[in-house]
Amino acid sequence: MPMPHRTFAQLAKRRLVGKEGRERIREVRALLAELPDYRNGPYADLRKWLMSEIDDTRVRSRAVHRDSLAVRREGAAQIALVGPPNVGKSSLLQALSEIQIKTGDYPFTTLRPVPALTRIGGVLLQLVEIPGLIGGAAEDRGGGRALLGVLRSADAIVYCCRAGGDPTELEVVRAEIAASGIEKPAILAATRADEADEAALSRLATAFPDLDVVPVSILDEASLDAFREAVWRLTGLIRVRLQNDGSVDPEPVALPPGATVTDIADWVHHDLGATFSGARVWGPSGRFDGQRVGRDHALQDGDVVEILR
Ligand SMILES: Nc1nc2c(ncn2[C@@H]2O[C@H](COP(=O)(O)OP(=O)(O)O)[C@@H](O)[C@H]2O)c(=O)[nH]1
Ligand SMILES: [Mg+2]
Repeated sequence: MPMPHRTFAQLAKRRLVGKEGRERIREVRALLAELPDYRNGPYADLRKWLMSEIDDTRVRSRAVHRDSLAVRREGAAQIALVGPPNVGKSSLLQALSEIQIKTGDYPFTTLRPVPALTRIGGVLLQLVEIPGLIGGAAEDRGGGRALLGVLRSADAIVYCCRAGGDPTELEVVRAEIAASGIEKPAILAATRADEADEAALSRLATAFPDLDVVPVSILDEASLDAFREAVWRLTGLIRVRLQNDGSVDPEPVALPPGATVTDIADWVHHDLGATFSGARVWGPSGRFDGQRVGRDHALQDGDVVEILR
């Protein structure tokens, strides 16, 4: 028996995450080979979608050369790492990256935005290192305008400053971002924290009173975990898991705050979103386990939901 088409669609999307170019096309071909060979219905639609993925991937591969700064969004949110050179942005990206970036492909003196996927609480988020923002960037100094353009489309910003470093370096960068009218939820990563003491950290907190300071060192796993948590809170997203025939999907779905049962049904499949009759919930948003709720019930972080057809 072939796997249900919705399961296949979810699996396919997961297998394509983080893949681009030739690698993505190879995966699409493998998926096409596994797809039941029906001429009509949902499997035929899936086939059509996968075929169009091949074309779209080819178009994107060509476009990369024309607009070298563009970063394709992936994952539930896009978070930019911004700060002066040498504070450890690339190292942090590397330490948190789900798919190991080969150092050969990835010079530590980065000139372009570098994306990486990280998994936080089971959800993939995209981190993007923005290198080389300097004083005058808002007036396009150092190619600043294109870099700021990448920042403009991000959901949130992690400012990076060496825990023991001089805050003015980051202040210069922040001024350019403010001058460009970019306002995003933000935190301050006090990087290379293993090299600094408490006094240095409180100097940073004083210099940036409007930002939460999160000390982090790539040499300290516990600090990386705390950093992941801080990044997750920064996105404002909620994690909801689906239950089906009594078993809970281990991989949560990330939804915007205030998302309803209809939003997650829609995420599973548009048809389901249009036709389902209600749901049962377990977790923070329910008054008791397995509570029957309507289409407009608002979900909360940590909920488990069973969609009733
Ligand atoms: N001690 C220590 N050194 C770090 C840490 N993170 C990065 N570094 C070092 O700092 C230097 C600059 O790091 P890099 O990631 O290239 O900084 P970027 O220019 O901001 O991307 C490198 O020599 C790294 O090995 C850290 O957490 N602790
Ligand atoms: Mg770098």
